[in-house]
Amino acid sequence: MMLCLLSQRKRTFEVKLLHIESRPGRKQKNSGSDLEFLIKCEVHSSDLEVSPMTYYFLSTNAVPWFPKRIKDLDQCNFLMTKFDPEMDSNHPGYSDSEYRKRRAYISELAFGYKQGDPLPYVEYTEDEVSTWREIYLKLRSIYPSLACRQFLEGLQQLETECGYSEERIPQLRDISAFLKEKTGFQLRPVAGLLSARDFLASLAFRVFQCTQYIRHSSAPMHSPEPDCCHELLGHIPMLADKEFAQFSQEIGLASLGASEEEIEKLSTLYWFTVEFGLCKQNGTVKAYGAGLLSSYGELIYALSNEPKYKPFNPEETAVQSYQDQTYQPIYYVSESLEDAKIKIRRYAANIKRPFAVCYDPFTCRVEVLDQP
Ligand code: HBI
Ligand code: NLE
Ligand code: FE
Repeated sequence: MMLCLLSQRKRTFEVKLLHIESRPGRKQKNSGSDLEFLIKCEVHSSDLEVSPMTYYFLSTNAVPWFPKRIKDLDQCNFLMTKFDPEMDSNHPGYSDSEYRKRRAYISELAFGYKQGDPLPYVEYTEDEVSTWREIYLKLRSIYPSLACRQFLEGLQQLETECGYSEERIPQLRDISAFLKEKTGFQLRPVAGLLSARDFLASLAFRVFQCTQYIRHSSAPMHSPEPDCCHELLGHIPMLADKEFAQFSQEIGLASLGASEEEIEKLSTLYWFTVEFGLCKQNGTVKAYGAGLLSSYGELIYALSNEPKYKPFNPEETAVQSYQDQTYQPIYYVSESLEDAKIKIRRYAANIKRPFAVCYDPFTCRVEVLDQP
């Protein structure tokens, strides 16, 4: 019998299944007695990251592995194949071999990165800078009337203290140093869209995974996949806000060891708040979601009278279906950013896990406290 495994670099491997065995699960605290599976298989690959013989031990009720030390984030690198210019024929860069070559080069920088390494420096080409310039200038002109206060303050600081401007694409290195001083957040390079579990886990350590490539020049005003414009313009200004940084870390901590269902709900909540959230400020609706703040097209659309608005409420929002190809048909509006934070905190506190986690900022470790 042959199985297919997807590697973190999106290459498929053939796996020969040598042995499979099921048995009643060892009863763990607060969990049922589902079956456990012991699988033994042989992996054939020239990729040295995969050992030739691997044993996989899976249990249907075990707590999924999660990072405990910041260094463990080196293992949180499961990439999704969605939106990849190599695989998705709808990607605007699919038939542009030069763009694909550039993406492959920048991906390699992220693949080779280990926690603690200096962040890769990318020498951007003139074409890339001109895409950035176009996006920066257009967005900058509408931010004052459409973006929330916290975002505008963060962006202002980035412009005066971190070299943000239409002239050049800021480097992750400089932004990471800036953020570390402001809110303790640091950056880490990533090659593309990460699994929700890995992406959220890094937030628990105040680490934000950032793509470093730029979108294709033919579609500057909206991209379904994250790129450096999305990270640097959408997310970073918000992460310079202390309250928002705290809120982001709490979502991350709530995700550690959570079940697949809970991760799905938490990432949907993340989607409708951190990515596409709206909030009221001085009686007007403003954007605080990064997916809006990095897309000229969607930012204007979201604050027009076309889409549907609903009041933010975590229980309902967490199960709202969404699509990630184009503009959202529905946005959730919270009474204030503070209100969104309090509600998500309350929601996260109710997620059932047979343990509690506590982050130690001195050691950058997550302590796991078993609950009786
Ligand atoms: N991966 N690289 C990257 N950037 C994101 O913004 C991102 C991600 N993976 C998942 C994700 N965002 C969220 O939309 C939630 O699914 C957590
Ligand atoms: N749609 C956003 C943009 O164009 O910048 C990116 C969203 C990533 C989730
Ligand atoms: Fe994002």
